Amino acid sequence: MKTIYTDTHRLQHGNVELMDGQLLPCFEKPERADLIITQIRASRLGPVLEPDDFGIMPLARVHTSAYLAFLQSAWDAWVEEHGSTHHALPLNWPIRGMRSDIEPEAIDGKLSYFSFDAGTPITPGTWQAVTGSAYVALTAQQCIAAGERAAFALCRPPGHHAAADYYGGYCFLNNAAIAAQAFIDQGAPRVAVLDVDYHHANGTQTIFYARDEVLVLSLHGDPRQEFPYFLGYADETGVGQGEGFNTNYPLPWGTDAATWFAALESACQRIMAYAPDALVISLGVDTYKGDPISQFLLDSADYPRLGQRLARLGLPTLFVMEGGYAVEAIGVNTLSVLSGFVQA
Ligand code: SP5
Ligand code: ZN
Repeated sequence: MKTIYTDTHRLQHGNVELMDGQLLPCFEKPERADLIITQIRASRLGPVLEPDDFGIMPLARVHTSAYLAFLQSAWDAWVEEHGSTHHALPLNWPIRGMRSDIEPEAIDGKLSYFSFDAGTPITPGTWQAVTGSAYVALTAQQCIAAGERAAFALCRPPGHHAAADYYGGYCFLNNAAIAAQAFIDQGAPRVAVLDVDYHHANGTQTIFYARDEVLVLSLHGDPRQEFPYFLGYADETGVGQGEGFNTNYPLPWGTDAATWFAALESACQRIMAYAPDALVISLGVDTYKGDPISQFLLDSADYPRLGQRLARLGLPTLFVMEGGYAVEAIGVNTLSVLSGFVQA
């Protein structure tokens, strides 16, 4: 299996995020991808290739032009207002009864308008890092389109929390959605996106919510207890043409491997019934019991098993990296999923 990777991810290196009432060092840090690529290079998984440049078009198939223009210009606008000493974080958001339909002129207002949390700093290198990450996903998608069984997009920053016109949850461009849309645009009638990250795929769900040609499934911490709190409930099943083509599997804090794999089995049954032309896996390993911000109990031995189960679906499969914050285990656990898939 080929891995697509670029060092450009290091340009996203936020100083702090707001968490538990403190400004803490960012959990989503360059070391994450560095440790994964180190494991892959030391393994026999396959070659590591650089991404191609795809320009703005495939990004604009998923994201609005106003949002892309904002992301591209946000750092410069921030520096003009505040200087470059601190990275850009939003401070307030519109809530019920306030105007959420106006993009303000001031950079602080724009940050609020296009975001949903205070954990996702915009830095000098954010635009370059996030476009590089999307190109990693698109290059891996091209491998599958060219006939390969599977490919690994080692994306960083991650993407699944980003919607058509907002960022948050460490995500700016929805790499998995951009790749899924590329399959559709190249003529695939149906694509499934299965998100096994610990957190709900709120961005991916929202992007494809009214459409039946992309089935979205997400296993995640129950939003009654867990971030992002305001999406990911079981009764979110799609709308209009998309009704029946979104499935959420919210699971409680403390979910162990037995319960988690039972939900995975349900998702796999739904995928088989849908019979997609390609499968995109949003691969987070923050389900690991040692993850510092998550509450599931998967063990390292469970990750090969995940890869094996996905392989049994028998579909062209694109793995897109999402979360995972236990850096001592992130490389091993990620490689285990991919090795399990290849060896199945
Ligand atoms: C891609 C991805 O995995 N994004 C995750 C974003 C999570 N953001 C904050 C979650 C805060 C949950 N509370 C953690 C408490 C730790 N003491
Ligand atoms: Zn996550």
